[in-house]
Amino acid sequence: MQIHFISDLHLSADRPELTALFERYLAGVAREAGSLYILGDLFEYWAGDDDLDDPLNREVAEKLAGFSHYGCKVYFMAGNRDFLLGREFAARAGLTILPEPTLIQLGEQHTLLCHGDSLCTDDLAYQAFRSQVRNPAWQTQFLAQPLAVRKQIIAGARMKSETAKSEKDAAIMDVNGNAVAALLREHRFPLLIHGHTHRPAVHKIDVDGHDCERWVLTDWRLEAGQASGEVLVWADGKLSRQPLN
Ligand code: LP5
Ligand code: MN
Repeated sequence: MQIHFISDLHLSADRPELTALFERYLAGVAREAGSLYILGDLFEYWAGDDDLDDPLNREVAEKLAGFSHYGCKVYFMAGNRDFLLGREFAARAGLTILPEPTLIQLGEQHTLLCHGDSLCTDDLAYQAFRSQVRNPAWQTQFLAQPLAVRKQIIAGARMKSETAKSEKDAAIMDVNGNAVAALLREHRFPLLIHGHTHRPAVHKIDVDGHDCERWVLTDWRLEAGQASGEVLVWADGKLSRQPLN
């Protein structure tokens, strides 16, 4: 049975082509998978599980629920856009929410999964923002506000984030090598799979004399009306990238 990894789809109502691509994937290539790991940023943003009446959110939950009925186990790990996705969505979509990071086995290979944003430790402004919004007390207070107010706040945060990103050096928005090494050391030198940076690559790294690999997933995107994405597939004992369009 194959194991699939995807991340950074950034599904939103204004890019229906991406949702259509995701649905084609679920109805096609994904049927080969026994497990599907969604490593964050499935949605462009998630304002709370009380937004399940939104047509896009409902549709994605229904398609995932239908898909898991074919016997594939679906896992979700929070991204920096959809960390408020909770138990209600999980139940509706038939998926399991994983803590970050999570260690799994790919055959003999210990493999660590994370979204990737926690490794971008040079981006101090982002890490400060992250500490604030990942705080459970902050989240309780945020979720207590009306949905429409939360969406306004998110729109403001997204604008500020875009401005901030345009002023940042590209290098500080990538992972920090020491943070990666520390994580791999802590988990006894596994293979690492993550998304977030939108910089797909396989990095071969030496950590304390151990040969480690860091696989970075591709984001899904819409260019000139054309949706494209990618799934990382573990099959026959190895990983390979399969383009989707
Ligand atoms: O996602 P991406 O790749 O575009 O950018 C990230 C970092 N930005 C973010 C912010 C999100 O994109 C905004 C939407 C989140 C929705 C979550 C819902 C609930 C939370 C509500 C929050 C109030 O994650 C970006 C990184 C980049 O990755 C690369 O790693 O650089 O970080 C920033 O740009 C953060 C800024 O540097 C500092 C914070 C600005 C936002 C402050 C908002 C305060 C509240 C606004 C009220 C109007
Ligand atoms: Mn992300």
